Amino acid sequence: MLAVTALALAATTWVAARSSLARAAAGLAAVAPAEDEGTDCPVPGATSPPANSRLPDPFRKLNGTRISVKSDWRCHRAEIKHLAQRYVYGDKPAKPQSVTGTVSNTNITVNVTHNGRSASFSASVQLPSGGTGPYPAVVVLGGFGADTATIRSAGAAVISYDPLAVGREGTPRNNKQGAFYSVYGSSSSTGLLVAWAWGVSRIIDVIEQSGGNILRADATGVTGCSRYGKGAFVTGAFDQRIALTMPIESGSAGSPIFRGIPGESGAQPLSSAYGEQPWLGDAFGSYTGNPANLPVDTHQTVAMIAPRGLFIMDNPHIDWLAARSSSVAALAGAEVYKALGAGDNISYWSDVQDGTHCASRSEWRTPLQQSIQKFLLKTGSAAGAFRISSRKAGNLAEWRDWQTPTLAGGPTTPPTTVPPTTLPTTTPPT
Ligand code: MCU
Repeated sequence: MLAVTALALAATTWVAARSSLARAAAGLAAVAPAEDEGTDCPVPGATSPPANSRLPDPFRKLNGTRISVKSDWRCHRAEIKHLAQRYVYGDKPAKPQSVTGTVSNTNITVNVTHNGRSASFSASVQLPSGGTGPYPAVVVLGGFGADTATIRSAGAAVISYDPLAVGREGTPRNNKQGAFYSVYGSSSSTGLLVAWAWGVSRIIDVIEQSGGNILRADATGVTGCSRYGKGAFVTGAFDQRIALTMPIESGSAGSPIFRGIPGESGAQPLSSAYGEQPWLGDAFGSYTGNPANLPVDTHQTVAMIAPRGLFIMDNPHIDWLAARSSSVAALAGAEVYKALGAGDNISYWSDVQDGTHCASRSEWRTPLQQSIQKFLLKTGSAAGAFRISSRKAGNLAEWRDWQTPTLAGGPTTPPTTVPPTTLPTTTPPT
């Protein structure tokens, strides 16, 4: 789509790096990455990978070559994002022209205007049970299935967000409703999951603009169960500011690989997940019967979250939830985390006793608390864990024909604070 010369790209990157250094030197709080990290990256237009019954190679670029250094990941992720929007979820527009709102100890309000169209919504806030502010926060989509008591006792605030105010369920695809569609049009081909994700991004915008004495904008997590697990997963993938993503029992259209669903006994069929609600983008309708034709799969949605914190929780007792296909997405996505040197930042857990959907589960309390400490409070260092139930254990070897490369180079994300002495004094390259 964009033909950007190497020189212009280098200059853009340099300017971005220079401004973040300048902000760090100016003593501002940790520099949060941008929602849409990688908008400066060139993404070739018409090229799409060929049909493949196995999972697309998450390291292969649209031009056919594989990435070889960690710093390639940033722009490769922009390619994956492009495919994921185009074939699966629909487009997530960039930050609207105006986002305003308020943050209090009990509430967040959001007002958005773009091209003369406005919408508003709000979310409630519950501060943590201990500690001192400003606090990290976990956005909880929907009102069930997330262990809000553990989140709050671990030291994070809970932001209770009703996704249905932003993308309503029960509407036909050509007449979608809610705050997102008030702004972008009721015939937008973007599905509800991205609409919900857009709403969370606007909440983070308001937190960023609020002055930061109640909530921290650089320590946001997201979670939700079932359809809101699908939403939490997509929200984390489409906003690079989110430090911790925790989908619970998300099922078809959530973390499970699309390619695995037709062969997973009892799993919610793709046609059902596409038809039950407009969760996925309209374009996915061409692939419900032939997911092998999709140029992407959900292991690459997992990879869009890398190297940030990700804790996927599944229930292997209900076939409809497709936990086997979800375990494959986690295992394949974990290969990207490993290649980026961040293998400890992804956890997967389906080894649970209680078969009830969205139950409160003692097994997840400790890993939930550890994830909040590590990625939001930044006080912990627990290793990632894979606890896959033998009831629904996927086999990655069956699903891939690629191997994981050794990527050269340092970390993929810049350090959040940079000592002022490293501020460059030279002029940008021309
Ligand atoms: C697992 O998420 C969904 C599922 O996809 C639907 O088929 C079912 O109707 O609802 C689940 C859910 O959201 O339950 C609360």
